[in-house]
Amino acid sequence: MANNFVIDEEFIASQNSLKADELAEDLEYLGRRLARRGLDPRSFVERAKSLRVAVPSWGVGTGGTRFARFAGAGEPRNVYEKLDDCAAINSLVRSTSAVSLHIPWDKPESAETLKNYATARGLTFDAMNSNTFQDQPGQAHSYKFGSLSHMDPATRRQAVDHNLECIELGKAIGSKALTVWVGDGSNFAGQSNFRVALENYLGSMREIYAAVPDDWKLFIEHKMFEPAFYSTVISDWGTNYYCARELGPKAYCLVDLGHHAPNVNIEQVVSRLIQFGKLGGFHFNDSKYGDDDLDTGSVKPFQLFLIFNELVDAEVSKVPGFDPAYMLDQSHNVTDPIESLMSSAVEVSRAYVQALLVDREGLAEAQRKGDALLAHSILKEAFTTDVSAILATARIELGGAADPLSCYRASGYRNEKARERPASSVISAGIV
Ligand SMILES: [Mn+2]
Repeated sequence: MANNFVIDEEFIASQNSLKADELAEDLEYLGRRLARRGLDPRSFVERAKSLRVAVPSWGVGTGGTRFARFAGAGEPRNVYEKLDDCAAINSLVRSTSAVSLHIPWDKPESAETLKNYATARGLTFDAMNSNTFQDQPGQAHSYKFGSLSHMDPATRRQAVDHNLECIELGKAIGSKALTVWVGDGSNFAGQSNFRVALENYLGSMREIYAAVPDDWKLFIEHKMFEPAFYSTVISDWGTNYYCARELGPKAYCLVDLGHHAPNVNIEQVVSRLIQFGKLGGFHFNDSKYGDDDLDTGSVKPFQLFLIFNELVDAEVSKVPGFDPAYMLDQSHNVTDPIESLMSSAVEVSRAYVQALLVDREGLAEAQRKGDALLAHSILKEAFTTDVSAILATARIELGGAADPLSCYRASGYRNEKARERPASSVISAGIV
């Protein structure tokens, strides 16, 4: 591909040198603060370097609402250009080397070509995502009234076959998971028989489960509402857990932060799924009202921290089989998607490192003594610690940017892509 602009390492290093003095100062202060608790910032840098969060291919295009989509300049027009943008993100933040594909939006002509293209850019493939919530051209049966839970066996068959196709493609490109989200549900009381719909869904999922390789995971994503507004088949974590347990050990629950009713205690949901051995992973985003798909950590950073507090608690407690997959899933309607995905990846790392700072012995002691305020203060102490210098150091040591946003803007990447990618056609940038 001619004229494929990339943000090269020399440029990143030159930008980093502009911030070197500032960062050294911040790191020294943070080091002194942590030393009071006998903590070494170095160990947190190493932990920050180990964290990975996957980027969704559909996230690099501008999203939209059911009212409008305001396209940005230089948007990727195909899966290869999406991978270029994902590579740009990873070159700056260095924690997003895996990309999650959506089929058929990202269906390649050749799996081998796609895999080679990703490998050349230091990218791998995260979970495959199937799509049975919209009809594709030439499709024999419509999903208007459902897919895996449809009343018509032929429609269910078609939806199952699509998922099997996703697994086959995933095997060819090195993916190790399939995420299934269905929009199945109803819009009127009486439209659907709740029990029949769930039975149909489980019957379909048993077939998909049987095709999932032994070293893969099958993620079930629940969502309270939308596109169905009266009832949804996989509406909540309880239904999700039941299905994952019914299907077997390869099936896990996936928690999308936006897919719960407002004010639901998501950190407790996370804890329950950890305890039951069924936490598969996350779709990170943020929300104010519903499934808003706002940028991760932009509205409720304390909630994100509290979720990571549960995750770190499981990690240090060495809960058997605990190995959740992290991914961003958000819609960028008014920002440059690359900027949003970078800052969201940083927020995930921030929440993780802050959660690592929690004095767990002190917390357990406060809990034993019933000292609610001290317990809370211990969490707040960690949450209010500015760990930016640790995160920046981790990025730099991996070859990334001290300040991803300013480096990205200084690089002129978006303008270059606007030139390289004229004729911006409509791309599929959905929200799942
Ligand atoms: Mn999602």
